[in-house]
Amino acid sequence: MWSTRYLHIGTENRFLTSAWLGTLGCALPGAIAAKRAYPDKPVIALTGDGGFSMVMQDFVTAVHYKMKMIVIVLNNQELSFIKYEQQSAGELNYAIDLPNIDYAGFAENCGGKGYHVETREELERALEKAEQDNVPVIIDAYVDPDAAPLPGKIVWEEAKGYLSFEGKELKEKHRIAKMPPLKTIIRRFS
Ligand SMILES: Cc1ncc(C[n+]2csc(CCOP(=O)(O)OP(=O)(O)O)c2C)c(N)n1
Ligand SMILES: [Mg+2]
Repeated sequence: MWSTRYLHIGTENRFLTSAWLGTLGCALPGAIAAKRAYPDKPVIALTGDGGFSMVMQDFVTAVHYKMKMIVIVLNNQELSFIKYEQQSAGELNYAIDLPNIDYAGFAENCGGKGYHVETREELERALEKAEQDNVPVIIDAYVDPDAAPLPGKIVWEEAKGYLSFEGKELKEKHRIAKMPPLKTIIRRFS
């Protein structure tokens, strides 16, 4: 989602994503395939923590075959896209939390290199170092879970759904009991 919106790929580079922008967990295997096809080109994978944790064992393959690449994990400790899908459908959030995994530590334990970054400056420094590394690298990038991947055009149904979610969440948070119908309330005062 973020890469299709913000990356300036140019004409000299190739960009791979899953068909219909849908399938989760394609970044790392995609990067391995890209490196196999173009061993002399630099390869960078960009993935969410949910997508990455579905296929992270494949990093071992990258290490084993000495496939130099940089994997940037956008770590927000949740399935953020699903969180916003649930909200726009008027649902309370459920089953979207992920554990706080040390992906940089995982990279080191596999025989690769890992960098933990929390700021833009740290990210830039890590990228510079990663370019010099001769083993596969994971940059564990902590990102804001409240960055909403809003659609280009918000349709009425989604706006209505979001309003309904806000109402439900407010009731839940403040433990507001179910209100009686308005006419019952009026009768009490008359
Ligand atoms: C194989 C597969 N399973 C499930 C989904 C549904 N799905 C779409 S986005 C998403 C969550 C993505 O989480 P993460 O990779 O952490 O990225 P974030 O939205 O948090 O940036 C899920 C489960 C999917 N698209 N493909
Ligand atoms: Mg995530």
